[in-house]
Amino acid sequence: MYAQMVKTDGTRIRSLDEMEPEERAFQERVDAGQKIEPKEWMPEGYRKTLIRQISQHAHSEIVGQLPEGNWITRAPTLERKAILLAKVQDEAGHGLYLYCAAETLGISRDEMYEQLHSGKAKYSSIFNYPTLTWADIGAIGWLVDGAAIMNQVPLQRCSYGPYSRAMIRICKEESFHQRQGFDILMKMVKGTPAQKAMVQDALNRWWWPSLMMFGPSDDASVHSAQSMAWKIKQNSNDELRQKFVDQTVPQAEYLGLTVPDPMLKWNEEKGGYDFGEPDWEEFFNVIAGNGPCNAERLNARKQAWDDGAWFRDGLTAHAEKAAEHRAAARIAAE
Ligand code: FAQ
Repeated sequence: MYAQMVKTDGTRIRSLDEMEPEERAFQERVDAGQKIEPKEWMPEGYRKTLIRQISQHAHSEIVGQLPEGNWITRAPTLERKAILLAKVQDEAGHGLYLYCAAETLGISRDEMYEQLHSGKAKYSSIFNYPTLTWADIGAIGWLVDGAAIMNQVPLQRCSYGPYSRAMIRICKEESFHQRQGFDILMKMVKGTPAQKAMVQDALNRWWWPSLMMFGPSDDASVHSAQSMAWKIKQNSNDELRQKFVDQTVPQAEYLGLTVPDPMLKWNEEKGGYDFGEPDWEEFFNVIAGNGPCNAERLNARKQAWDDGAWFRDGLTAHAEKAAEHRAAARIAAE
């Protein structure tokens, strides 16, 4: 159904027959599963949607370094410290691939940062919650990276080449991240009663925000229909949320934990779990900038940008000088 329809404004979707020839040819290529590459013609809306999603994804990766970075100096052993350092560094790498993918669409890195710092661009709601204990670091790996993988594996098949290719490497690394989180929790649940209680407390606090990572429910998702028609998204927000719950509940049981949802129940008929509604008021409040850590996260990013000004200035001065030397050498050679 989606393959035949393209949205034209907030509500209406156009069929192939209603499209101009160029746009129709584009849609047919997408429908046939061909990848779209940077220099090729694309509808302006497709370009804008990709810039929005990829840049917000990139921002999520680098803002996502902050809650875990908070624990690098307090990791309980040298080994855990080295692992966490590597993970947090991976997130910077993910941001880098994604900013590069977005740049191929004609937006500069500086513009994207400006949109993040001014609050115009969003980043994932999940990173506006605090990491209070070491168990939170396990919960982030298990649940947050777990949700990220569930969302990103289908993005490997995204119609835009650079984004889909970036996702392949990112997913491989996320898989290591998820297992390291689960490993932290496995150790802790086999520890003292206090350690096990700490893990349950972390699950209680991270469960609902993790479900919110998949975005609003399908009936409130403004971009899904068009993004699915363009094969940017392969699945709806609710489909992926359901898959995540189905995958994660048995893992919680294996850890001996209770998922904090009284509505959670296996539904034999649908072959999946029924579960409660996330608190959507809280979700919209967090993405509007009013979550527990929004101000802290954004201030940390702005501070990093300001602190790096001398370095950017140095690089620019060096590039200008090098260009002058090259020009002088060219003139001398003529
Ligand atoms: N948080 O119409 P839809 C990670 C916004 S990476 C904030 O459904 P769409 C790795 C949405 O932007 C996590 N805002 O939108 C890691 C839109 O607002 P806009 C990030 C959200 O785009 C792990 C409005 O609501 N992953 O975790 C959220 O079709 C550990 C309406 O929503 C990605 O970005 C949210 N949760 O679907 C790093 C994956 N949900 O833009 C460090 C790529 C929705 O009109 C440590 N992105 N909004 O102002 C996607 O798959 C999609 O963009 C969705 C949203 C599914 C997030």
